[in-house]
Amino acid sequence: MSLVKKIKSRERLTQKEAEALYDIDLFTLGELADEIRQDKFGKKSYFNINRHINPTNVCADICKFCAYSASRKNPNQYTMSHEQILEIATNAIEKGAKELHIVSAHNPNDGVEWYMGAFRKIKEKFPDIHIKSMTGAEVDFLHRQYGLSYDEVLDLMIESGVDSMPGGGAEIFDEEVREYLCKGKVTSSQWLEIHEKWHNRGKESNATMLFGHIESRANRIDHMIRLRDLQDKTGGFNAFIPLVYQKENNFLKNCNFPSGQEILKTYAISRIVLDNIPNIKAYWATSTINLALIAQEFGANDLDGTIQKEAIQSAAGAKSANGIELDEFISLIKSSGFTPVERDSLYNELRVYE
Ligand code: V47
Repeated sequence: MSLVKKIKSRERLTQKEAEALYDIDLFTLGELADEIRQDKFGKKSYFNINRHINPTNVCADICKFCAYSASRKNPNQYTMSHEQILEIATNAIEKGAKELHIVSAHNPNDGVEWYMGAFRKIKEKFPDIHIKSMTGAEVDFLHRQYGLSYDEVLDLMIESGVDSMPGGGAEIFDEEVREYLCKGKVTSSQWLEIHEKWHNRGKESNATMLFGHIESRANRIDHMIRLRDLQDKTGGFNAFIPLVYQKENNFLKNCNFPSGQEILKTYAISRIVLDNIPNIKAYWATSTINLALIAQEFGANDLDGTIQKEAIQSAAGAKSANGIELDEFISLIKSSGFTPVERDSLYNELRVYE
């Protein structure tokens, strides 16, 4: 059976078949991905009103792609107090944020309580806010630094008020590329193990893939298939988020920066290959808002959110430092021909903007 027929009859693709998708022309691939997207979501495009908070940039790990960490290049170290984090959370919630997306560097100085206490403080004041926090890499860091098991860290997160885990730290699973990019950080199998344990607690999470640096197309497909395999077991992933590598202020040189076509193909392929992960997120902070809007026609059904402030990708050149205004976001989605739908963090619909 031809590859196109196989996709149209929704058959699962192998690694080699999925690699071959990159050889299909962009528009055919886009149509195939769009058919699957439209079956599931029609013209609806999802977003949430969220606030990213990055409480510290002090990091014990060294990832070549990172421009945010203060370990080497960035002389401006900072670590927020719980009071500062709570003040930001309060402002964001007063402005309508329904999710706090909290991601920290791997700070070896302030203990587990600095991480967990912040969640408790926020939840004491705002019991209904959704806290999406603690990447698989942060969980592994607390395990390595403080001798806690993964189970203990995950249980502490739940006790302290974390509702779901973001998809960060996955980077690219291929062991050789990973060793070059971020040696010493959470390994691929550990990242997957942590998410499996989280899902087994009845909790949901996301999964990212950092692409457009030194990885091959085959590495991207391998990454997707490892996620698909875990999703078959647990069903706990909500969204897959291909993060386009930003190249400024870091130590990763000689990269093959992807063209717009390559980025769109990667979104479309992830929609086709990841037949068991419901949402494909075009995270506009790394793709640019313009390409994210086009990605809606190439399989993506989610655009993340208003963000408000963002420090990780913007440190490496992305134009996301100050987020995007809600009215503008809604009007951009509408004028691109889609129906904006505000969702909560677990993809329940809150408001449809007809
Ligand atoms: O894991 C670091 C990435 C991630 C760069 O779950 C970079 O909804 C591009 O996980 N260029 C953290 N990316 C962000 C993250 C995330 C973002 C949006 C939504 C969700 C979600 C999760 O940021 C890290 C790393 O892969 N990152 N440096 C860079 N130069």
